Amino acid sequence: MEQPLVGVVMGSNSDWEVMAAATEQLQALHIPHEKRIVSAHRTPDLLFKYAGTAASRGLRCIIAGAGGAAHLPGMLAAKTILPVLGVPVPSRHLNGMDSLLSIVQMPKGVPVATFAIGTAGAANAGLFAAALLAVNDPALAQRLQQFRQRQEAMVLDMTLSESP
Ligand code: RP5
Repeated sequence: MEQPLVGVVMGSNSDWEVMAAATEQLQALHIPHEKRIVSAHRTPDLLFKYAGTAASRGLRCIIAGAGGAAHLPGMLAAKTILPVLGVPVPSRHLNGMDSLLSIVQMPKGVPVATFAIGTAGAANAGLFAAALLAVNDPALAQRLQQFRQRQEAMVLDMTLSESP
């Protein structure tokens, strides 16, 4: 098992359907990663332990997804200087606007890079983690470039039928 470089954490197993979009990107780019359930509200001691040991365990960044009063990314960022990438998970009652605002409105001094609500945000967090690591990894930079080229070719190949 390769040393994980990216930690993907989420507040509950109900977030996994969304957060899997992040691990899929990491997987596709051959980036060693781990996934864990860590809840800011329900397992605060585990959160402190996870964030406190993340850098010494070799992680280079943490992708954190949570919904509702989504304190997980901000609290992780409070306990580590590793880059924390926050993904707002759509919530049942407010469709993820609550998650987005909870994650994005960090007070000055403790940044969280905040992504779009839902699977697009989770996928982009995975790609952003890849971009961070690619700065010091030419082989990964090349894989990321190839991903962009495949994506571009796919869009250039798109056609439109007469009616949608
Ligand atoms: C948050 O509460 C989790 O991130 C999840 O999005 C939300 C609801 O959790 P469950 O009640 O589905 O476990 O902590």
